[in-house]
Amino acid sequence: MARHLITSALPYINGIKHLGNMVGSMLPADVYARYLRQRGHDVLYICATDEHGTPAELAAKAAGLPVAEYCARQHDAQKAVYDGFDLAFDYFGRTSSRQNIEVTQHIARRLKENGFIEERTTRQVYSLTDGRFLPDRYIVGTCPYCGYEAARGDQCENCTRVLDPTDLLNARSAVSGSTDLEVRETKHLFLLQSKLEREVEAFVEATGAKWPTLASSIARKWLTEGLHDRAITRDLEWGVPVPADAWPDLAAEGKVFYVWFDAPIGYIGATKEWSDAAGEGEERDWRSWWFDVDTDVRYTEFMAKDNVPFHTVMFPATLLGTREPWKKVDYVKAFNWLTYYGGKFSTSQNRGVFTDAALELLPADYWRYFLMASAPESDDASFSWELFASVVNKDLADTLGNFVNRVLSFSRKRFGDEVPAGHEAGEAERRLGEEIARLLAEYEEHMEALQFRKAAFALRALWSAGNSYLEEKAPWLEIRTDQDAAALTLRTAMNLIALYAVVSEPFVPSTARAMREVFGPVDGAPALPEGGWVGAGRARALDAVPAGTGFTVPPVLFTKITEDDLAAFRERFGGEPEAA
Ligand code: B3M
Ligand code: ZN
Repeated sequence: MARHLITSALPYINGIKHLGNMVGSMLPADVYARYLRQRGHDVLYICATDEHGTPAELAAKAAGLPVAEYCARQHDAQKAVYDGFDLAFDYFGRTSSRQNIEVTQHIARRLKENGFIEERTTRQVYSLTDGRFLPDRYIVGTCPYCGYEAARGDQCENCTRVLDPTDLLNARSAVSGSTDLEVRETKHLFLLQSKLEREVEAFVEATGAKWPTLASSIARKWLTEGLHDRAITRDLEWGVPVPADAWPDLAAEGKVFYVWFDAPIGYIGATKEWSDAAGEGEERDWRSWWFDVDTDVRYTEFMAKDNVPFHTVMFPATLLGTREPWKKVDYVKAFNWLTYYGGKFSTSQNRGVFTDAALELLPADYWRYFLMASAPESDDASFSWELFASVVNKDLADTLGNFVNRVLSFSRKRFGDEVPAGHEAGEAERRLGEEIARLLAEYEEHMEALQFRKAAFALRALWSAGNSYLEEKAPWLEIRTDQDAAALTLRTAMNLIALYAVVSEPFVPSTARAMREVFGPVDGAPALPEGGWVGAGRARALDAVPAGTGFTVPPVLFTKITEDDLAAFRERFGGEPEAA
């Protein structure tokens, strides 16, 4: 048994996320957490809404709400969708929590004491028309490197260079479009990443060697380009205030920390929220997950590739600079993009499928399985309604759902409400046992390696093995000549259902529950049988449900997506590939 700390990138507060966000962070983290819990590990899966920064302020303004109110509502709205997706967080917190403010300010003070934060006078763009300093993202102009005309003040989307707003040519306000801008002097705090570069490099060398290439190559690329000192404060109303005891001037001016400074610290803040939310007599100790626990805890982070630099470079630099023993990431699971018909899912252009709309169409398990089986791990993956329908119809409805209903209905019809006994297991069952043992080992190997697509294929192969066995034995023919032969086949198939109920749970939790309930009411999450599934080269699982066990036949587990459904989905969401 090991202790596993799991976090998924914190969804930004402004708006409901799309399926691409889901498959690149929260969903795989949940699948992994469920898998580890089944195996008896001590797991803590923490997530939160990322609530600070300009986009939150502007979205609140657009909604006509005070920003605190806006964030509180959006937090609840996102939480409701994640509950709908069956994401079993241990805690879903908020970066605007009191706890996160405390931790962020603490870390900032330590960085100052150790000489890693410096106050510098900067020249910043002030918009006379808007009456405010403009944060980097709200200045657009022409990139001095590649000439792209819509470069943002923090980064050029075209050549990906990190920019300073004052680098832009023909700068204008993204808020009002005004070019009535001037540069004024103001003070900001800088994180002296250059001083920490060596240490971050050593960290990435040591830990990053075991990360998937996608994560380690991005980290290395950033390190090769050199770590620059970064301004970590902003002129905004909404954010973690700069603490007055440490920087009285800046605090008096109302400066707050930059959202990317407090967001990763939010993992710790949300763990503290979890700790503080402990019920009577319950022990929750956030420190035991984050502080001075280097080798006792294994920490895995899930995120899309654009978040990798912040997690592999900036967050470790922040923690290293405290000179306190904060837990740092052991494994970074990064994802490529899920595209919509080869184009971008776009929140701003409302293209693609959003998580709330997805749940209006079909239950979570349809999406969970499809997304994980198509996870953009080695490359980008493309969503299309056609692909979605074919995976749902073939894998879920035909291979899993139909197997379960066919076996149970047939057995009830011929043998009543209890698992029939029949002959002793024979040659076909021995072969099935070997096949199942092999596939379970494959499934576990991929899950241990966080290779979710491959794990989903192994899971599907386990479901298929049941179908092949059933076809081979054909109990509907056996029953004509040998009742006991048919009974053996059905009993074995029912044992497979019990096995699927556990193995499939990380991917399709509510279907898994329905399968467990076939054999009686269940309580709590499923766990592996004592001693594991496989013993002496054979799946012990095939004997777990003895003859005489009562069972019920559940309603159809998955309904097929019809041509009419498909047409309606395409119509509603805009199916045809954009000429990209
Ligand atoms: N909120 C991801 C995003 O909105 C960002 C992740 C923070 S993780 C600490 O793109
Ligand atoms: Zn450029």
